[in-house]
Formats: sequence, structure tokens, C-alpha cells
Amino acid sequence: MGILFFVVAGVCVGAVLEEVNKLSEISELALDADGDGEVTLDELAEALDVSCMIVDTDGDGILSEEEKIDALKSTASNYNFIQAIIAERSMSEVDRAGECLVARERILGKYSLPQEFEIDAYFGKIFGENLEESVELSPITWLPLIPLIALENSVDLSRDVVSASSSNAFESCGYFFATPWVFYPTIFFQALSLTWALFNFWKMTSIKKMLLPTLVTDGVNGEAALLPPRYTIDEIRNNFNSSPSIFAWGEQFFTGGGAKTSPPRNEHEELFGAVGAKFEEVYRDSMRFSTWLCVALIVYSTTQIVFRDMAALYLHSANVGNPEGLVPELIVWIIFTASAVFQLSLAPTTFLNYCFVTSVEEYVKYDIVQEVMREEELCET
Ligand SMILES: [Ca+2]
Ligand SMILES: [Ca+2]
Repeated sequence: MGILFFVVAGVCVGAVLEEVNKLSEISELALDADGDGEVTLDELAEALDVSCMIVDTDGDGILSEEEKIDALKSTASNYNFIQAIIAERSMSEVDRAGECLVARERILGKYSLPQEFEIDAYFGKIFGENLEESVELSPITWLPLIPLIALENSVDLSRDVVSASSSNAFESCGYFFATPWVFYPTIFFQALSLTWALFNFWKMTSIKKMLLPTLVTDGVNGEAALLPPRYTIDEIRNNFNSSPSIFAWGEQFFTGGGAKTSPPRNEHEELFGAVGAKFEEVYRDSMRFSTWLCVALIVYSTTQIVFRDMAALYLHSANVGNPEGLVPELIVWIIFTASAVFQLSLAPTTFLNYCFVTSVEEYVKYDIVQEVMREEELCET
């Protein structure tokens, strides 16, 4: 069980690293049309196929702040929870690299950095630091799992079955499904895990969308224009809520008051909703727990139930404890496993977006910017 655990965890970390590598390759190859090593806004707009709209409404050749704000308001998406998740999940790697590059424009402008500044190196360092902390396994990670494991082990215990590999292990088959006080709590845990993983994914995505500048092609002169991030506009920011209904209660409960005790210190933090200024640490833990919960659910469901039931079915074993429950049990636990695998497949994107929302705009890590500058010899020190 332990080995499988680290295999699944390793695959998850590997997926993140692969994504990061892809992002930097794409920005170098696919987006730089004339190959001069720099991706201009026009090249970016061309490659990303951004929407063309009339920004310069009075046609004077200058994009005023009002014109930009009006244009932004008209591009607002009204996706619901599920639509937003599907849209983010089906986003191409090129679009994702494009997001890093438009964010780069903002960082460059804010700190007056040279054009040679490599945003890949900056995000790469941010990813690395966060990844190191996320894969750290502390004993406390296991706390939420203890009741579930105890519950399911009770099926084995009551039949003197030591483990799924014991000679009498089939005697428990069918009873995980047929024992209501084991089955219903399991459904509860599975639903909790799914909701949690989806919420983490959605929250990072929607905050990211607010922090990203919007790239459009102006319909009047055909040039690419970068509209400011949505959160900078009061009206849009005030209508935004990343803690809908019960999630606000949950966030406040688990953060000891959330925004009430740690109110947002700037417009960027207002986007974090009920969790307030504690977002960075709280959501790093939230992602970590949620991911380990998924990994544990996969490992536990497969080794304890799915593999055992399959073996019982395949061998036509005569020792199956509850033959009527065997097939439904196998089907239900395969669905549970599939659900957990799906949740785990969301984790790399959730993680990348977490890194993004905690390293742009008000959250730019200036020490890392300087580190990159030094390494690229863009500054004296
Ligand atoms: Ca170029
Ligand atoms: Ca104008």
C-alpha cells in the first residue's frame, strides 16, 4: 500500500513539472512568430486568437482609461461553477503560456524591468518553492482519514480478517456495500473529497481570471491592446465572490474567522473572499490535504476493495461473505476510484493557478524577481 501511495504521489508531482516545462517551451517556440526571442503583444494576440473589439470607441487613436474599462465590462463572462471548471480544464497549453506572458507585461511595467526579463524563470522558481512545501507529508495530513479507515477496517475486523491479502479476505466481500453504517459514511467522504477538489480548482481559476489583464485586438487600428485586470475596476471587483454560500462558512470556520480576523489589506486580497488575508497559507494547506485525501482514497479503495472483489469474482470463490453484494460493491468502488482519479487530475492545474494568484499583482515576490535578474545578469549586484 505504501509503495502504491508514493507512485500515485510521484505521478502527480511529475504532471506539474511537465506542465511547467511545456509552458516555457511554448512561449519560446509557438508564440514568437518572427523568432527574435521576444514575444510582443501583437505576436501574442495573433497566436492566441484573441477577440477583436472596438476599444477606441471615439476613434481618436488613443485608448483612454474609460474606453478600456467599458471594453472590459463588455467582455465579462457569466460562467457558472461547472462551466468555469470545464472551460479551465479544456484550456490549451498555448493559452496557458499566454496567460503567463500577459501577466509578465504587468510585472515588467510595475517594476520597470528590462524587456529581457524571463517570466518563465520567475514562475519556475515560484512553482519549485510551493511544490516543495506541498509534497511534504506531515502526520497531521492523515487525521481526516482515520475515521474512514477505521470504519472500513471494522468490516474486516468483525470477520477476523487481518488484511485484504489474508487467506480468508473474501469473507468481507460484499459487506462494505451491504453494511449501511459503512456504506453511507463512505459516500459522504467521497462527496466531501469531490466537492473540496472542485472548489479548490474553481476558486483558483476564478481569482486568476480577475487578476489577468485582458488582451484584445482593437477593431479600429488592428493593434493589440492590453486591458487592465478586472479586479482593478471597483464595480467588477465588488460583484465578485470567491466564497459562495456554504463555502464562506467553511472558510471562516477553518481559518478562525477568516476575513473577519484577517481583513483584506488591498484590492488583490479582496478577491480571496471569506478567507481574507490568510489565503496564501490556508489554501496551500487546503490543496495539500485535498490532494493527499484523493491519493489515499485511490490507494485505499483499490487495494482494500476493488482488487479483492475482482479476485473473488475471477476465482469464482466459494468463500465470498455476501455474494449478492459483491458485484454492486465492485461497481460502486470502481466509481469511487474513478472519481478520485478525476479529482487528482485537477490537482496540477489547481496548483499552477494557486502559484499564479499568489505571485502576480500585489503578490509579486520581489526577492525572486531580483534573484532572476541576478542570474540573468540583468542588474549590477
Ligand atoms: Ca518576436
Ligand atoms: Ca479613444
